[in-house]
Amino acid sequence: MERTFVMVKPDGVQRGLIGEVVSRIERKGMKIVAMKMLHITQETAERHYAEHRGKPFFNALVDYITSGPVVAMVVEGKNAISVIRKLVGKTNPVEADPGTIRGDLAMDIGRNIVHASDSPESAEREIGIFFSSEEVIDYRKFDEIWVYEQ
Ligand code: IDP
Ligand code: MG
Repeated sequence: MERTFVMVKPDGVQRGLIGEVVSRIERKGMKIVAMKMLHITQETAERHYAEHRGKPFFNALVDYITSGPVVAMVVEGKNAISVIRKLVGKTNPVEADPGTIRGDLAMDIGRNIVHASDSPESAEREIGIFFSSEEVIDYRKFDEIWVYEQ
């Protein structure tokens, strides 16, 4: 099992899409093992998006992600990182396939509703920024025997 970090960004929260995003993750068969709403500080935003520092959109990105509350999650499943990235769709909603979160629900690269880790290294790093180890819950979910072939 793999864990990944997922976040409903401020536009997703403001547009009433928390449930839609969570629902798609649940319906896929993945397990939410941590979740909270928070308002990201400037420092946390710059740390989370450190790889984009110096890019032309960096300041706008930090302003965007700190502009309102977000819902942060840790999601667990087989190949969770790549499965969630596929569910989320391409960064630019214009190019994201229909059926994906961004493809179905967003219009602009600077307002693309959701964040998801892109590699095991970033998943571990991002989970560590937003959650303590006690906040990530180990539990057995009864549908697992129906989601995965035993
Ligand atoms: P990702 O969210 O699909 O992993 P990244 O390339 O890591 O995409 O970029 C992080 C976030 O920065 C994007 O989700 C988007 O909100 C924003 N972003 C990326 N590229 C651009 C751009 O060219 N213009 C404006 N915002 C951008
Ligand atoms: Mg990224």
